[in-house]
Amino acid sequence: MFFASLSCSPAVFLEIFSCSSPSLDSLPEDHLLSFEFYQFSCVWTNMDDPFDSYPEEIKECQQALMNNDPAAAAAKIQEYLEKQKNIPLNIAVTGETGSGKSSFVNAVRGIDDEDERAAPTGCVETTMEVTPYPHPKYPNVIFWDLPGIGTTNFPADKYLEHVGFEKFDFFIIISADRFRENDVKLAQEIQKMEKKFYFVRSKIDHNIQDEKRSKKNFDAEKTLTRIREDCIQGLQKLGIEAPQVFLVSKFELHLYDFSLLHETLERELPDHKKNVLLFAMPNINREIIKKKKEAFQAKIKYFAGLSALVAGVPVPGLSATVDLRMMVTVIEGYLRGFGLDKSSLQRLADSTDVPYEDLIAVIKSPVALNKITVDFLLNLMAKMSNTHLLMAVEEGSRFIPLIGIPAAMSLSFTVTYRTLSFFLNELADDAQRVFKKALGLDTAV
Ligand SMILES: Nc1nc2c(ncn2[C@@H]2O[C@H](COP(=O)(O)OP(=O)(O)O)[C@@H](O)[C@H]2O)c(=O)[nH]1
Ligand SMILES: [Mg+2]
Repeated sequence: MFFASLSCSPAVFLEIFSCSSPSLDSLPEDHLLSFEFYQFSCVWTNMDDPFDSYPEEIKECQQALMNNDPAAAAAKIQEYLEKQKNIPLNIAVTGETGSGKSSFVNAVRGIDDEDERAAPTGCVETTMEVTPYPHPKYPNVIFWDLPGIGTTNFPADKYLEHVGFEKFDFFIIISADRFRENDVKLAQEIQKMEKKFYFVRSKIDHNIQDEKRSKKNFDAEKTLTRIREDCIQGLQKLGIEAPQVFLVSKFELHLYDFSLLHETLERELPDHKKNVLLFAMPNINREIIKKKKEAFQAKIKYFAGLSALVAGVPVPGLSATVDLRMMVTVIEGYLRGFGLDKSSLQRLADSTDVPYEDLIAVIKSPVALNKITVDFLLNLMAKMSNTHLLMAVEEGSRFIPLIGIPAAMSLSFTVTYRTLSFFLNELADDAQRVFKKALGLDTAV
């Protein structure tokens, strides 16, 4: 409580904590900062955190703090953040030859079929190999291009053994027309192994085009509903009780059911894997960009906490050096997650036929498109200082003569928190503008 008062006025503090279950979404940024600092100080001072939102690993750093060892505590937080980056997600993609497996594996990774990292498409499958294709920006997320069960001539149970089913988080079974007996047998076997499967009906763009050409009163929604119903009924006849089928086109992930597929996967994955999937998803709609921003925002308190703990180590200059390096890495992660690096934007330009120059014209943040270095960041922060940083310095320095290190910690927490929030907001807005531009929508955000 004492430390929390360092970063907000008592009135604000009371206002925030008098409500029994505050909704973090509705808190203005300053209040959120105070709230997160309060939680951090609860951990720091070994008080009960009434909202209990820190993961176990971070609570472990309490002991180090109680032993007056902030360096060890900072290392614990760092360890937690590293671990988050390495959570594996293995997605198996299967279906008959020619159904669009390899195309799907490329499209979800945001990779062009011609790219050297692409799974080869359009070729007749002859090998029995199971090929891993890591996500270009998140190599812990791997899409596995499986041979069709028909190619292997194995029964479903042997097939699953052959592909090494244990390692997969879930299976995507693709068909370009109707699902066959093989698909169903495989799904049933997957279920027996207590794994999840999802049916994807590919090449929907073909069907839509064909209908458009052949029907006078063409209705896209009706066509989609009919295809979905046909697939569902076919699967039911073959013995799947309540199948869900997602309609997808490799050329237009933002259309049809791909968003719904992502939402479903996200809902059904264990908590610690939800964000792993989210960041690996291309920006197919505004909601995904918003969710990425929220997930990034939720982590800022850990980085701010880390910088506060480092500030508690009485080595002059250490705190600023560590903070700046850490912030560079975190902001690079924002660029990667929002697809605002050069290669992602170039790919987006190629796939949407919107010129690269038009896409970058709507970007406002100076950190997008640039190689960020510590000096570059320092320069930008110097420019922000009037609005953001001086406020923090003032707030913190008021207490310095009284309590020394805790004030430096509060200050460090606040500066890191504000700086990261500032760049996150800017980059999330840029991502929204780029998305709208790429889809040819009105660009005002
Ligand atoms: N129009 C269209 N063609 C697709 C789609 N998905 C795959 N294809 C094409 O279908 C053919 C077979 O795709 P491929 O990914 O190689 O299938 P795989 O054998 O299951 O790996 C290729 O010529 C792809 O370009 C799609 O969503 N729409
Ligand atoms: Mg293939």
